[in-house]
Amino acid sequence: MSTPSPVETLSRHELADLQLTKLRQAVDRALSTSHYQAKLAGCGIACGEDLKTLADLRKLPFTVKDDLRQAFPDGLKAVPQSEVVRMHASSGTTGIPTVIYYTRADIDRWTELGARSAAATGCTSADVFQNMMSYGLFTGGLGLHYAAERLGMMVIPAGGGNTQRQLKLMKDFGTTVVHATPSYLLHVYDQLAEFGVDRKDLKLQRAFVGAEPHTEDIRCRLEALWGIQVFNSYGLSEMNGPGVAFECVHRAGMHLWEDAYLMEIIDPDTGEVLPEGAEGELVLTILDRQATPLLRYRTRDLTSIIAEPCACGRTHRRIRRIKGRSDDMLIINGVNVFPSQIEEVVMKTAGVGSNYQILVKKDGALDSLIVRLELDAPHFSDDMRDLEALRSRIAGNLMTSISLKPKVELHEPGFLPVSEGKAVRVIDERPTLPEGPEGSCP
Ligand code: DLL
Repeated sequence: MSTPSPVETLSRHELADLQLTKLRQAVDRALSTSHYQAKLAGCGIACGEDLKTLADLRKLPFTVKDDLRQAFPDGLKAVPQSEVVRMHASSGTTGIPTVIYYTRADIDRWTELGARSAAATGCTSADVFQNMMSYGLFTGGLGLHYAAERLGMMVIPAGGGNTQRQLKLMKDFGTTVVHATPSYLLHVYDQLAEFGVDRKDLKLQRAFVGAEPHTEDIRCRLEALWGIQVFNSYGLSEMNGPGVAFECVHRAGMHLWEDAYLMEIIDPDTGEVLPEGAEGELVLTILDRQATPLLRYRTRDLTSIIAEPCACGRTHRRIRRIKGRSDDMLIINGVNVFPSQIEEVVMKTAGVGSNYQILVKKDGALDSLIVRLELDAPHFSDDMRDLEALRSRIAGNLMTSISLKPKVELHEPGFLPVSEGKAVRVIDERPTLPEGPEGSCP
């Protein structure tokens, strides 16, 4: 059983004092960027000390993904370049990504939060941690890599995909914990027989799953199939990455590390702050990050706060499983995709008509993305080789833009339905599974 660290059991009063001190510093850091100087000019906050209580947070304007896009690449950088040691990036709504910079201290802080998260699940230095999340600009790989090392676990930096090798690594090195998207972990289970691996030969005990929405039913299924404990992990690249909120051994909602993040729940339509317990959009302020401060960032994720104390003794409040998003972002096998990114690529392609459709469905445990396009009449050639070349060029361009290779279908003009009202571009056929209450697995 894991013992919480002292900061995780501060009284709510002590935590609030710590948060106010850090919030003031965060505002001062933000004010060193041209972006926040302009944004905060109109709200009567000239420095951090102007915030008298935590409630004054509400005087600050929200930050949205588009602000990061407009600040690209350096408009939100609050330290000299010489102090930046890393960057990560995530999808923007169009071709411009959202970029986050980190100083050495920022990486250390993120590492600490991830290590605390892993410890809260009961992991120790005796564990072998196989990281099945992609390494790279995505924060899932590197994010928990250093955290797991900090806890003293042996890390197998497997990265995403290559299921046969994943299984071999699990068997050869006695993996006890994996970190994966829930859909990929289901897929790995489906492949056990195919690759001749017997579950009994694996030492797996736990899995950290996140980066995409999933229901309690998926957790229960994973727990039953693998015979392990599955912990929900929430994070987003704008708030470092994984390690924002994590389930403890009780697996009943995710403790959001309130010494590092301030959380609010707002009505996504009006922006009004909602009372504790109400469901709405999560808004986060990162308290410590030096290189890219972000105040009141609208995550677009829908959840609610669980304020009741947790049996683990941690005083940091929990958030419920993410219910969905208040925007149109799709998450396909853990990769974030905005329909507008696809539209941008499609519309730039000569010969492609203006009607298109994005279809997302399940292919076994994994998601599959199909982009259906109509060609303009003169381009609808009978020559299969021409069509194939065009198809693969579009698929390649989409891959460059969204980091996923969709199946591209080319159709004759008039093939796709024309809607009379608002065009229905996205058809998401992934089943929505019935939702049991949090922590309801047998
Ligand atoms: O997905 C960071 C991460 C990596 C979290 C590994 C957990 C594990 P982004 O690519 O920026 O960062 O995507 C962030 O993914 O706003 C949510 O919509 C969704 N998301 C992340 N974790 C969960 C989760 C990483 N546990 C976006 N449940 C977020 C539901 C999740 N959705």
